Amino acid sequence: MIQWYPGHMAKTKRNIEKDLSVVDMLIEVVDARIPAASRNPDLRQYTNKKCHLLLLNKVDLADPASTARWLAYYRKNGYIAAGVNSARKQGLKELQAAINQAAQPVMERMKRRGRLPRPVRAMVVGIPNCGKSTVINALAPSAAAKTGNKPGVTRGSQWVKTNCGVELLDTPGMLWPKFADYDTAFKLAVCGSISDNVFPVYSVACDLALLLKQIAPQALCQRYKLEELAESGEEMLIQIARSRGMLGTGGKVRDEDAAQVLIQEYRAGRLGRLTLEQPTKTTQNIEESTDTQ
Ligand SMILES: Nc1nc2c(ncn2[C@@H]2O[C@H](COP(=O)(O)OP(=O)(O)OP(=O)(O)O)[C@@H](O)[C@H]2O)c(=O)[nH]1
Ligand SMILES: [Mg+2]
Repeated sequence: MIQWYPGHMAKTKRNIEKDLSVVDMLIEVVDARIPAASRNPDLRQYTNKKCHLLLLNKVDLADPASTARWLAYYRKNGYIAAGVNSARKQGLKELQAAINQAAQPVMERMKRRGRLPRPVRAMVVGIPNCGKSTVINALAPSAAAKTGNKPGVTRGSQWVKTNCGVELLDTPGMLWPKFADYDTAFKLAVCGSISDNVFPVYSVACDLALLLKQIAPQALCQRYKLEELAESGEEMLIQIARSRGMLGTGGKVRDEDAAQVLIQEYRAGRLGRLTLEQPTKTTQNIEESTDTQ
């Protein structure tokens, strides 16, 4: 069991709970490369109570067929789900339609009660670095929310108005106290949601090399000009270091540098559009046991 829960995340959780009463719906942003591992189980208690949209962001970094499979999977499980590349503002029409669909029950209730129409209020939640603030900026007339390529950029909640009939509440990224398994924590580290200072980059890179060897060996061979891939993650990092000429004094292979390169290049999409997990029977079971929607 890996334990990780800095104080500011406990505070974020309290603030989210406080703000729930003033919002109509939640937009749960996840990373399209890890659409299950990047869902915070602690958010389920809120998403089950409120209108909810599950938004797969960074689809430009994920395999398109896998994204289609995940969207179909979540929709089959009763979710309103959409995919976007918010950095390039792609998929925004679909996103707006999905927001309207998710907010419809609240808006209809307001109408029945004779209330005057007003913008939908949506709280944008999710793990650190999944792109919540970038999604908000994509919908806003100007970049109102601070973004950055590391976890923990947004420090406090902030309302942002848009031109599309929605007001969005940006929130700081939130993780949960105990990761059920190493696999989840590892994927969160690979996609940059856990700070590199906390999770040892070298071991994450070893496991990433092993995973990529399974799901996309060609991508590794092509990117690092390797004819065949070694058995272990450690050996693959040595192969990458040699191929890239990463040698220190006395010709020592700098496999630690290769670890950094592999992680950075995967994150930036240089190895191609690679989704790290697929919907399976196991994810199906998790949905059924924890969701009441
Ligand atoms: N390629 C790609 N990058 C994206 C996308 N959306 C966001 N990013 C990048 O991901 C990084 C994190 O984005 P943010 O919007 O700051 O993420 P956040 O979820 O608000 O992060 P915290 O505030 O730290 O919780 C930034 O470098 C963004 O440019 C996307 O759709 N595609
Ligand atoms: Mg942010």
